[in-house]
Amino acid sequence: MSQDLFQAPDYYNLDDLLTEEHLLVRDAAREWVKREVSPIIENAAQKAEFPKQIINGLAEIGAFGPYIPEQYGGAGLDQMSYGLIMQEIERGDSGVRSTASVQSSLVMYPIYKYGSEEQRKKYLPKLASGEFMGCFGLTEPDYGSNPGGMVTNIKDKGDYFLLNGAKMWISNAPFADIAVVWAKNEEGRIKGLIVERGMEGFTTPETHNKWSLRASATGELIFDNVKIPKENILPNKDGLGAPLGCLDSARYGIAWGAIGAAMDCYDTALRYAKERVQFDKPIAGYQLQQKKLAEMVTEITKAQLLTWRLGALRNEEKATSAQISMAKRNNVDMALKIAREARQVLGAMGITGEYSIMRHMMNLESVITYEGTHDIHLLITGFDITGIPAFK
Ligand code: TGC
Ligand code: FAD
Repeated sequence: MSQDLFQAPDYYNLDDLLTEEHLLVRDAAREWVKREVSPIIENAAQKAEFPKQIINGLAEIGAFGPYIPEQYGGAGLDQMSYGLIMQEIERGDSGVRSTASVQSSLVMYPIYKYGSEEQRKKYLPKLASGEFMGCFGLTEPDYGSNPGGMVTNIKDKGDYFLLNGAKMWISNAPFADIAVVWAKNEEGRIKGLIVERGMEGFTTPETHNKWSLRASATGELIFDNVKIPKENILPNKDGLGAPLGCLDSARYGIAWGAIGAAMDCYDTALRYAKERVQFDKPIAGYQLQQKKLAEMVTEITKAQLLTWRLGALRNEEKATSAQISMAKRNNVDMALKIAREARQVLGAMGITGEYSIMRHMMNLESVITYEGTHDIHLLITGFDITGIPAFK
């Protein structure tokens, strides 16, 4: 990608609603993305490689466990700061934000929230520093939107549990040191467990040929009679509500992240439209292009307001799962539509790796599917307002 000239849109002066600490955290992440992500990300995506060299930097800006208490190695920040970090990282690339989301919300959060004190001390500091990378295994080949149907299972063998089954579409799987995995016990109750790389019978084949999220490594988790020590079971919560509770945190981060991707597309399109001359004047001077740009900044502003309010509710521990679903659904859809419009503003240049827009657009096709599809989130809102679940 050519030089990163990003300037964030703030049409309604939303920075005024942020504290000094929020601005410091946000600006540190923004500068880091400009310095360390923008110069290398296009190449990593073209080569379909996760850029491991950024792991230390992600840890340094507090992207691994932003809201996990400092005593466990986390950054001890609030939910607004967590969201702002995700926004800035996804401004660079959704795949990089995915890595941070999984590590924070889907690996550190369940260990912190549902784990024993021993598990917290053993894993959280290493995950916060990036010494350990984690992944989260919920989805199975036959159970995506309906994770409650999972068939991966554990059997009690006295001293240990025997784990069998398979998970699919797992971010970070190919290189993760540990996996937080969800499996049914003999009573059919869903339990969380920590599986470590190197355990016999545990393999993580990589998923190739993705057109989307190419700078994020995706893979399977295969369990063939894996012996799981009893101390690796998360003791403090079970049932489907346990993994879904982690998803609340990750979906909240995605709601912010999608704004970052949208801001980058808008900013790129605006700059290009002002510079690109056709029929003797900049294309930004034509009404059709202004309509696109004006609608983009309007939608970004609405999403920023929605998400700021969600952050305030999260800080007060008042945000409902359905409110998070609404923001995830709205913002990812908004970002994807903006990416498509922004690409058109750039004409043929929009399809090249010289600009970030096409990469964002392709990435967002995953983001609109994972962590609950666009349609599943609509059904969650429908259930919330009518009281009638339409999932089945
Ligand atoms: P249902 O009967 O409604 O609920 C089962 C239990 O869970 C509770 N619950 C929640 N708890 C916490 N947070 C939430 N968001 C919750 N939603 C529901 C619920 O109260 C109940 O508790 P209890 O005590 O009564 O048992 O469950 P259902 O089977 O009817 O399904 C509901 C549905 C469709 C909404 C849910 O299954 C769903 O959200 N499906 C989507 C699956 C999904 O999002 N998968 C994501 C996999 S991870 C991923 O994509 C990572 S990508 C990471 C990256 O790279 O960034
Ligand atoms: P399906 O559930 O088969 O859905 C197919 C279509 O049917 C969708 O349009 C869906 O909306 C629709 N549909 C399903 N049920 C209903 C219904 N009741 N009513 C109406 N329409 C319905 N999972 C993890 O566990 N960990 C990860 O780290 C992870 N990372 C991922 C990374 C990538 C790049 C991708 C693409 C996915 C990842 N996932 C991960 C999996 C992701 O969460 C699932 O893909 C997602 O939940 C949807 O499941 P599915 O793909 O099986 O689609």
